[in-house]
Amino acid sequence: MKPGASDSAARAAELRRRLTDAEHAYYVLDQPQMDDAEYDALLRELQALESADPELVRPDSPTQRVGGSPSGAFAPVPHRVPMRSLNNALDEGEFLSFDRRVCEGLGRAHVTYMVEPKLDGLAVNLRYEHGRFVQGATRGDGQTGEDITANLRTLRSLPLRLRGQAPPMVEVRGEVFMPHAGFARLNAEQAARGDRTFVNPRNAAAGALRQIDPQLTAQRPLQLYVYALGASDGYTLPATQQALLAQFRDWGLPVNPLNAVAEGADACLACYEKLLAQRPQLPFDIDGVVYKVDALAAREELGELARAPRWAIAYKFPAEEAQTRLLDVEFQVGRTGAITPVARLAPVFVGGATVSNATLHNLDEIRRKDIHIGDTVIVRRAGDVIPEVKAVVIDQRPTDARTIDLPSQCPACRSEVERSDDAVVARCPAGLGCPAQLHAALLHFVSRRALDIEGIGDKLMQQLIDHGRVAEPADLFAVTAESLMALERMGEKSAANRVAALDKAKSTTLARLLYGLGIRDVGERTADTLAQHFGRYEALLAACQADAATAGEEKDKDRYPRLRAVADVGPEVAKRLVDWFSDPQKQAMVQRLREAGVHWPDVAVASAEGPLSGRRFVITGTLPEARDAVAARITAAGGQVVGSVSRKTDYVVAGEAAGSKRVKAEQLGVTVLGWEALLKLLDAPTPV
Ligand code: 9MJ
Repeated sequence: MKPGASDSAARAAELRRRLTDAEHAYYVLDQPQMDDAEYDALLRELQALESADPELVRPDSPTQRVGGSPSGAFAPVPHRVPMRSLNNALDEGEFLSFDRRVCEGLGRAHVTYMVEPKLDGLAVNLRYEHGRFVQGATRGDGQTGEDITANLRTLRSLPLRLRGQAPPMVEVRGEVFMPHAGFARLNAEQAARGDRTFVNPRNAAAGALRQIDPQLTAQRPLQLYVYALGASDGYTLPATQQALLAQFRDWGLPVNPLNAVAEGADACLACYEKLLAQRPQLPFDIDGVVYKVDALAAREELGELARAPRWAIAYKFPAEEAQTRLLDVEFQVGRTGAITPVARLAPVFVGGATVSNATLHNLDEIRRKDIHIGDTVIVRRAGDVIPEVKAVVIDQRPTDARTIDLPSQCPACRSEVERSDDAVVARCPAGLGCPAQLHAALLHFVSRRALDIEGIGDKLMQQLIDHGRVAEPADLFAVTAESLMALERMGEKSAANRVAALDKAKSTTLARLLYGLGIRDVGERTADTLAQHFGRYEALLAACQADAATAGEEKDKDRYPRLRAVADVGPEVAKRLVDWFSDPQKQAMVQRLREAGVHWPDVAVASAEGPLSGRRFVITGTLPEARDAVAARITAAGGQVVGSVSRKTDYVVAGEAAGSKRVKAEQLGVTVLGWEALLKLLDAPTPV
C-alpha cells in the first residue's frame, strides 16, 4: 500500500458516494443537489486520486461511465426471458375488447391497471448482479439483443450500483429516449458542424446507442425510464406493478413520474385523454399509453401469447406524421402584406384530423428542405399546432417534379410584389387596398388580444368585405343588425349579439388599440410598453413626428431618440412607428375610429420623481391584483413596466406560477420581488 493510501481510499469512497448521490438527485429525482461546477470539481478530484493509485478504481465509480475503449461490433446477448412487444389497440373499441377479455379471463367485473405513457425510444435490458450494473442489451428480435453495456454506462440516469438491498441477479427493462430539448441542441450542433441532422428524437437516440465509441454516446443527451422486470435470481416478486415500480425507485432507478393507477376501463380512457392533452407540452415524445394488469398473479393467470403478453396493451395515439403528395403550392397574403407559401396536399389523416393544407413557412425553408411540387412529403400535425411539411421523401420524387418560385404579382390584388434582396421574401405593397391584407388586418383588429370583438370570424368578415360593408376598421362600428341579417344565414339574435359585441368593444385601452392597428413589428408587448411610456395617443404621435426629422441622421444613435428611449424599442421598430404615424391615411383611419365612438382612457405615465423613477420592472406570474393594476401602481410611482427581462431590467415582480421570466432574471442576476417586497418598494420615500 502506498503511503497515505488509506486516507486516499477513504476520500475516494466519500467522493464516489457524493457524486453518485448527486447524479441520482439530478438525473433520477430531478432535484439537483449541487451545481455543475461543484460536481465537476469533485469528479476531477476523484479522477486525480484514481490516476495516482489505480487500485482505487471501482467499476461503479462515476469516473468509469466512459471507461471502456471502442468495442468494435456489439456481441449478441440471448435474453433469458424474451423481450416481448405489446399488442396495439388503435381505437377505443379495441381497448374495450382487450379489457373485456381480461375481465372474462379473470372472472372479474373490473380490473386495476397500471397506466404508463408509452415512450417512443429504444427498449433495453439492464442486468444487475449483486447490485452492480454488469450488462446492458438492446431488445434485438426479442430473443437475442446486442451488448451495448459500454454505451449504456454513459447514461447518468442509469445507476451503476443499485441502492439498498439488491438480489444476486435482477434484470430491469426500460426505454432509452432523447428529450426534446437535448434533441434540438444536438441537431443545432450537427447542423453547425455541417453534419447530418436527425429526423426525430427516436432516430437520434438509436444512433447514439449504436455508437462504436462510448465517448460519443456520452455526449448525447439520453434519458432512461424503467418499467418492467426481466430475469431474476433470488428476488421475491412483489404483488403488483405499482410495488415493482416503487422497488425500482428505491433501487435508485428512474421511473416515469407520469405513471398512474386506474380502476376499470373508464378510468383508463380518462387517463388516455389526459395524456393526449398533455402530449404537446411533454418534454419527450410519447406515442400512446400502455395498460398493464396491476396484479402480477393475475398476469400469470392470463399468460402470454407468442409475441406479446395477454395482460398488457398499448393504446396508440393518432400518428403525428404521415406521408402524402404535395399537389401544389399557393401563396397567401398576410396582414402586413407578407406573401407566404402554403402546401396543397392530397388529403391525409394525421394527428387525428384530415389535413389538406400545411404551412411551408417561407421560400428559404422550401429550399432548405428541397421541396418540389409533386413530391411525396412527410406532414406533421402535433396537437393543435398548424400542420407543417417536415421533409421530402427524396427517392419518391417524380421526374416531372417542379421547383417552387415566388410569384411576381400579389395573388390577391395583382400588384407587383416587392422582393427582398435575396429573393426569399415577397411582400404586397398595396396595404389595405389589397383585399387579402384588408381581410387579415380586420381579423387582427377584432382578435381577442386586440379589440376583442366576439362573433366576427373569417367567413363573416369576408362577407362584410365582399358586400362592400367594411373597407377599414372604423366601418365595422357602422355595421347594423339589419345589414348582418341581410347576409346569409344570420338570425336576429346572432345579429344583435354581434352588434352588442361591437358596441362593447368601443371602450378599449390604448395598448389594445396600438396592437390592433397592426403596425408591423408592434406586438402585444411593444404596444403595452408604448402605452405605458406615452400614456396618450397624441404623445406617441408627437414623438413619432419629432423623430421623423431625425430619420436622415448619419449616426445610428442620433436617429429616433424619443422612441428609442422606450424600453424594448430598437431602431427597426422605431422606424416602423415613424413610417406608420407619418402616413396621413393612417391618421385619418384612427380619426374615423374615434368618430365611430372608439375611445380609451389615458394611461398614467411614469412620474419623473416617484420612488421608482428610472427603474424598469417586468411583471410575471399571478399576483393578488390584476396585472394592469400592478403596472399602474408601478407607473404611478415613477417606474416603467416592460415586457421582457434583460440586463437593463431592475426588478422582476414574480407572482405564483412565474416561469421562464423568473428563471431568466435569476440567470442574469436581476432582483426578483414577491408581492410583499413590491408593496414595500412602492411605499418607499422618494429618493432625494
Ligand atoms: C414504453 N415503451 O414506454 C412497456 N413501455 O412493458 C412501457 N413499454 C412494456 N411499458 C412490457 N411503459 C413490454 C413493454
